[in-house]
Amino acid sequence: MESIPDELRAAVHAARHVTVLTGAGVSAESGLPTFRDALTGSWAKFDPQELATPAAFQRNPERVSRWYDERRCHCAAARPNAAHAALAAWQTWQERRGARFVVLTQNVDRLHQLAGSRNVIELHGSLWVWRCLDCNAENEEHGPAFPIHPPRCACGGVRRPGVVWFGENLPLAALTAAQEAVEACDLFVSVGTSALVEPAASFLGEALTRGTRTLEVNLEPTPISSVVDWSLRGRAGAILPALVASVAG
Ligand code: BV8
Ligand code: ZN
Repeated sequence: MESIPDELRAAVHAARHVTVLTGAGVSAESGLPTFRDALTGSWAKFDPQELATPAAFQRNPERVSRWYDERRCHCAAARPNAAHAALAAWQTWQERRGARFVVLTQNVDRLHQLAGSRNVIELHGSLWVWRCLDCNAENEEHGPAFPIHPPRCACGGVRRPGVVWFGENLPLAALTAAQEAVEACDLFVSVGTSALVEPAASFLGEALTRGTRTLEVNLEPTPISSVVDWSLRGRAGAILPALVASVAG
């Protein structure tokens, strides 16, 4: 694993407001496939963007509902990993010294919250929430796989996953809170994301234009690897705990 540069350690220690953008790579070590690897087995013949769109649900609600329900049930068996725990510990350390720490997640698995992170901003919704197309009722579903697909609402309406599909706007409250967290931070951290999906991918550019210090932790190089101040290559579950321990003890 890459060592932690002293200058980065100093920047983490000095940061009064840290904003972290996480992607599927943070949950990979909890056994959840990343979005680009999400389609295995019977789903291998599909492109995620063919399934994660309103048109896909319109075309084949049963297929799309099954895919999301399978992912929901897979998530139910998953536990936060050392990367999630390190981010929760980093937040506690920041808040104990009167500084701020905000997690913006593209993930829909809620493992950050399970690990103890507070005030997590869910940019792309959650697998646990299902919304009625007729009456808009939203319910969290933590039970076994749905008996029918797509599931029905008490009002008889069809229910869809409470996630943000490609071509759909992000929830305004989440987007507004995320923009504020990006503008206010003095250290922006991108972890486990291919940095391709908009508008989340643009947060880094926003931070750079403000002269904010920027760190990337990712298994592979991404389009931002060459523009951030520090780009640490490796597993989030190894690098984040080492970084937090080296600063917060
Ligand atoms: C929107 C929920 C307005 C569903 C998801 C420019 C501006 C605005 C929009 C666009 C634009 N250009 C294109 C668009 C449209 C589109 C978009 O961005 N397309 C991309 C493909 C170019 N954006 C949208 O549609 C967004 N809406 O902008 O509204 C609008 C409206 C109409 C028309 C135009 C604009 C909505 C985007 C949200 C889509 N929903 N998720 C679901 O989960 O099924 S996105 C989904 O894919 C995930 O949530 C995730 O965010 C994304 C995948 O990204 P990652 O999380 O990064 O995962 P990935 O697998 O890609 O990468 C994982 C990384 O981890 C890898 O780099 C890997 O190396 C690394 N890794 C792996 N293991 C580890 C690791 N790193 C560290 N440790 C490890 N152990
Ligand atoms: Zn309903």
